Amino acid sequence: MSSTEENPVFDRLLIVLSLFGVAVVVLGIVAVATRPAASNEIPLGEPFVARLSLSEFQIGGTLTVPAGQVVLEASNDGSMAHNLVVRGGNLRTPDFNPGETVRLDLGAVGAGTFEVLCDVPGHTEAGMVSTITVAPPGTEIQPTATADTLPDFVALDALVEESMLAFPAETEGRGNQPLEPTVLADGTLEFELTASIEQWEVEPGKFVDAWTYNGQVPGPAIRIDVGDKVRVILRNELPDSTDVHWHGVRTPNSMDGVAPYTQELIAAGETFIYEFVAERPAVGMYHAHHHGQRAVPNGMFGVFTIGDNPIPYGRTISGTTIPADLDLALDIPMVLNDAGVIGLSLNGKSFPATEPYVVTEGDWISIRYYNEGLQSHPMHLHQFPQLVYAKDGIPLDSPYWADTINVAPGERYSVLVNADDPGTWVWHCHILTHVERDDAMFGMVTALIVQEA
Ligand SMILES: [Cu+2]
Repeated sequence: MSSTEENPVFDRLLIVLSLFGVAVVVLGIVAVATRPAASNEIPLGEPFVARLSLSEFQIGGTLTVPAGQVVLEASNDGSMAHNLVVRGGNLRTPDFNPGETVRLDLGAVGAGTFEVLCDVPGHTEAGMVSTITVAPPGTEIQPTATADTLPDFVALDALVEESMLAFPAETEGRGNQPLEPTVLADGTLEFELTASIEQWEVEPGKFVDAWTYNGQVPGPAIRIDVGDKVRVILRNELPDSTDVHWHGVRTPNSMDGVAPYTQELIAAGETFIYEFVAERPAVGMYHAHHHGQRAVPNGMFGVFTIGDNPIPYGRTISGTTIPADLDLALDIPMVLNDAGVIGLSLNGKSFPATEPYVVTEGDWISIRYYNEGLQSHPMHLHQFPQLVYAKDGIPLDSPYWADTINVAPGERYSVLVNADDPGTWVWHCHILTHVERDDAMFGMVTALIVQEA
């Protein structure tokens, strides 16, 4: 839908407004004085205030309002600038910053529905669009608390605690499952990917229409060695055309997956075969390039690894020596996302459905962070410093320790952790609105659970 499209609710609104004006003139104060107001009738001058909360990337809050005078009061509870626009009308706020609240006076609205959205580029597509229902007269609607009313902190504490104790929660589906190739006669490794929209349980009970490879978010993990010849058959069962870009992987230009420059779009129902030789090690990703702003946040991404982790065995970095005979207890791919139908998530799951990682005191683990989202995420692991030993798969001459690793969209960081202290250590993005709401912990949080040796 384009923003210039006519909006029947607002046409009706104008008629309602005109008729209402005539009625007021004709009946004067007699009508007001003689007729007791029904429970939800909002007299002129006392608009219904619907509080909306804008964040990355959703618009929530009071999505049902009564017919009559309505004001939208939008607070920016996110971490970047947003705006509020009524689709199909001229009503909009300017961009406003995190922590700010703005009002948008709709005037009188008639029963029906209309859409509100944020039109900062990419934000509507990422999920910042909601439908507001205007209930017919006679419907009971609870106005939400005003900005100067403190929330019920005791009740919220209970809800937050409940959400935290629900971890780890079981959900259907698991991403990053290793994809086994068929080995062809000449040794070529043949992988099969099918792109399709499938139901995906992001958090307990919340199923979304995810855009997937092989029904998984992240898509299946592909791992090969330097020198391998690879052939990936991509079947497109999406309603949209697609292509696949091998992010951080050296390929011939014709295999780079950017239609229409390097190939034709793979239309819905069609198949395309990617073929190349793995020339260099890679901590890569594969994802849709065409309509990436829609397809990728909605789930079309996976990890693509060539060769082994370039761990700096035996080296001493800032006084800590990495064992020469180090054996990894876990090698964790952690794919970050923050938009589309998947939303704020680690490996396609939102807390409390994120995966806990269980190790034994003294274990070493490697983590590869991949950011397939639209924002940077500073990933903080409690207690244990993380040794950054490769950036975008390229081994660092000077690895460094840090307890918070900021991962921008498209980036990959390979880190090493020595889990030398027992306990349940939370591990999360440190943009706090990416992990907490007033009533829950959610989104980009998991835990490293270190058991006593
Ligand atoms: Cu974040």
